[in-house]
Formats: sequence, C-alpha cells, structure tokens
Amino acid sequence: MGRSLPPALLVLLPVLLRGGEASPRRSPSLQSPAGACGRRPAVNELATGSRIIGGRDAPPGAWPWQVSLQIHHIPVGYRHICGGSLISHNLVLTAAHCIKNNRDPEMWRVVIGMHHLYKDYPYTVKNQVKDILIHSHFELATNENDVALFKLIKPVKYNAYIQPICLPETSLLLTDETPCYISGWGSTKENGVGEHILQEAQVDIIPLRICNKFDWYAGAISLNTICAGSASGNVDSCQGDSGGPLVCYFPNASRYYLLGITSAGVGCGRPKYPGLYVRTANYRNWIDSQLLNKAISVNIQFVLFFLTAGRMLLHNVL
Ligand code: 4AZ
Repeated sequence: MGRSLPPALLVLLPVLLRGGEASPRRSPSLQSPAGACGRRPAVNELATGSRIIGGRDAPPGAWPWQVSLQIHHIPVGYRHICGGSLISHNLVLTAAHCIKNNRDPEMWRVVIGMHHLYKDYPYTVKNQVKDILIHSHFELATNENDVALFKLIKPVKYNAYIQPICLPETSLLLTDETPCYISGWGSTKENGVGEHILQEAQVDIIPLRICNKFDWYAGAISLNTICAGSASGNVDSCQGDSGGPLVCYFPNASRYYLLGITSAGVGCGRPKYPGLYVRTANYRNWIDSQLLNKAISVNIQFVLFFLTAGRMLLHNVL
C-alpha cells in the first residue's frame, strides 16, 4: 500500500513544483521594450552642449541611472570608487576592475539619485549590496570582459532623479548624428582629483578602424570595445569615471541606451588615445544568464530546503 503525503507537504507541493516566489517563471530579461528606461523626467530637453575631461556640471537629474559605488574606509567613512548604471530596480551594471581590490558586498554601498557627491537630496537613495557578480572571463591585465553586476539588498523606487537606463539589442544602429554622452565624478585631468558635482560630456564614437591605427591603439582594440571621446583628446573619461555609463540618444525610441561601460584607456585626454568602453550589447546574454543562474540556484536551495523539511515531517508523522 502506498503512503499518502502529509497535508503540510501537499500544501507545499504546488509551490515546490512552481519554484517559489524567488523564481521568475518567464525569461529573466530585464526590460520590456515599453518598460520605463532611458528617460529623464527631470530634464526635458535633449542634452546638448559642450564638448569629466572637457565636460561641464550636469544639471540635477540629467543622468538618473548614474550611481556612485562607494567603499567603506575606517575612519573616513564611505568614499567614491567607481560609477555604475542602474538597469533595473535592484541591479547596477559596472566595470569588473572596480572590484579588483574588494569583492566583499558588505564593504560596498550604492548611492543613487545623486548630484553632488557629498550632499544629500530628498530623492537620494543609499543602498547596501547583496551580491557582486563578476564576469568569469574578466582579465585584469587586459581589461577584457570588464563587466560586473551589483545586486542591491532593497529594490529602489524610481523617481524623477532615479531611472534605469535601457540596455541595447545588437541591432541598434549608430549614425554620425547619434548624440552620445559620458558622465561621472572622476578626475578632470590625468592624475588629477575627482569632481564633487557630476560631470557630463558629449563624445564622438570613434570607429575601430581609426582607433586601431598604428599610431593610435595599434590593433589592440577588440569588437567588444567602443572607442569614444575625441581625436584631439579634449573630451575623455578618467580615473573615478570607470564603471559609469556611455549613453546615446535614439530619437525614434525617444530613449537613451547604455552603449558602453567606462573601462580603460591610455592615460586621460591624450590625443589618439580615446577612452575605451565595454560594448554593452555584446554582454546582453551574460547579463541575462547571470539572472537565470541566480534564479536556478535560489530555486535549488528552495527545493532542497523543502525536501529536507518534508523528510523530517514524514519521519515525525510515520
Ligand atoms: C581609470 O583608471 C580610467 N581615459 C578610466 C578611463 C580612462 C582611463 C583610465 C579613459 O579608471
């Protein structure tokens, strides 16, 4: 005669089979095309302007996906280390090299909706970090696959100063007229100090055939990288801007997309050595798979927990 399952386990069975709340039943894709991303509710006009290095103070709310990644130092408190981009309520995309000295999520915090690094605004959110996911093929020596995700402990609510950036599909087509921008609190000159007010600058996207010329980067730049800045070097990102966004505005969608992650470069503001940005579109699969892996591992933990609980229950009942 077969044994019937105890009622507690019967109640839990549908949850077990479905995988629990922690498991998304649909694909883990972050953003629906109609979802809120890439918009700047606090700033109506399209950013224009000056051509970080060669930048200017950004108006408050101009780059609502820009975050500051900070590490706690005793006794000074939190210090800005790198930039990052909010891509959903609880995920920030950044550069893996930002985490090279400290992989412990407890040492970090993410500050979102900020303008001046040392001023608090009513809309600013300071969030602790639950998990840091680094690309498994990240190479510190070459900065290859310089991509990482910070998962926040508490999902952040969007407001006019806190918005996610859209992630590009490979199909996004850039033209010479597509306006692209960088932003960050990094140095305004090589070996300089960081800025307190968020800086912005319009950059040119420089084709790889130019960027790889023998007197530029001499063939060292791969298809996973975007070169951006200016040939003369008067517009560039620098130390402290790393991990932050390179975004472009697509009028057909009326949205900004995260084309790149500030990653590296030879010095800052040097002619023929523009800034190097991780080509985000090439990492869509990695980002989605990270979320899927996490969902599966949470699911397995969930199933194991209830199997153990079920066995204990059976043991006690029979
Ligand atoms: C850095 O050290 C860094 N000029 C960021 C950007 C660039 C160079 C260095 C690009 O974080």
